[in-house]
Amino acid sequence: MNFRMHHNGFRIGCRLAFSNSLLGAGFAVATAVSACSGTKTTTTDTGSVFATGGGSLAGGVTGAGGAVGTGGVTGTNGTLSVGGLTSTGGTTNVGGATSSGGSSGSGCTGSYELIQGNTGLCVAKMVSIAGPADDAGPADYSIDVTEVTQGQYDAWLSTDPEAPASTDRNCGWNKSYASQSPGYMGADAEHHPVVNVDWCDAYAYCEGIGKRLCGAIGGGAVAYSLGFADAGISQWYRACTSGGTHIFPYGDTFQMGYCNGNAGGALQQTTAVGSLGQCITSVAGYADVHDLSGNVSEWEDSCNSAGQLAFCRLRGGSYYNDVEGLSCGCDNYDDRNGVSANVGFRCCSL
Ligand SMILES: [Ca+2]
Repeated sequence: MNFRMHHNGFRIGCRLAFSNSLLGAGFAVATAVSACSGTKTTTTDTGSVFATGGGSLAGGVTGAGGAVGTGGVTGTNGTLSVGGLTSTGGTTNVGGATSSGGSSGSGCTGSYELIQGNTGLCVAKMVSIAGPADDAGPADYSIDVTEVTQGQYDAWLSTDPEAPASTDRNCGWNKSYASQSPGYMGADAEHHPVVNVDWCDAYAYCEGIGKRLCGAIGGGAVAYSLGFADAGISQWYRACTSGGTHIFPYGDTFQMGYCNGNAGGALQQTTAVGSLGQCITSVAGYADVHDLSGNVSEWEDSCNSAGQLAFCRLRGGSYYNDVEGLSCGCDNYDDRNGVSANVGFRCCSL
């Protein structure tokens, strides 16, 4: 397996968008446990974590995943938790008989995904977010309700998308969109977020299915120097903070265990998207967006320059981050060509 490991790992650099007092006394911003970034995890690491934790972890995931996977539905069968998703299951086994299994042949079996009409690909569902009232332009937009999954990404890859032109000022260096090493490979892997993709992969995927990598409200990239904590500028941040009103997707107070972060009984691994029922926005107008905090950090269309070594913003923290890193306003980033086992992305609309 040929994959690049980014040599620098994540850079430290979480500036908070809110005063420390809002975090409460328990959250020391500068301590190691609350660092907004960490040493890059490798796929080898995550693999071993899963292997050892497999039994019970998988159980937890699947359990909650019942919700996600529609698994319960398609499944009707314990076996589907793994196979059905890959969906060979659908047709081969139980498929014919159980029927609903048959239709899952596309692998589009999750509660948070659907078959896109124009491409026929399985993609993440979206919700509409109202833009700033004072914005004169087309401020309303939609955002994926989950991170892009391995299954969704692979489906797009199977269409053999063309690599960027060598003259592309940002991504001309990128010759392949393939994830550069496997992410989670256990049960329900198809519904885990795609990881080990660089910014250009993320950008191309969203564009390829007629969406765009989440960026500025009204269109284009978020100016790197401006937008990491402005709900009137960043699509991602606006959704995560419910219009600038919350520090975390679910509220202002950190809740251990709500999202897949590195705290108390942490999975230390990705989980199926949307499988943590409390890791969700709920304010009217911003509701039902999952995993904006944790699971995987998400690329944003916000880079400080052209080329593969530009810094591009990462959002929301991952299973590797603690309190501070899991807040909506954490300012983290990596090189445009960086790949990591805890970095993925989601798409937005204009
Ligand atoms: Ca996330």
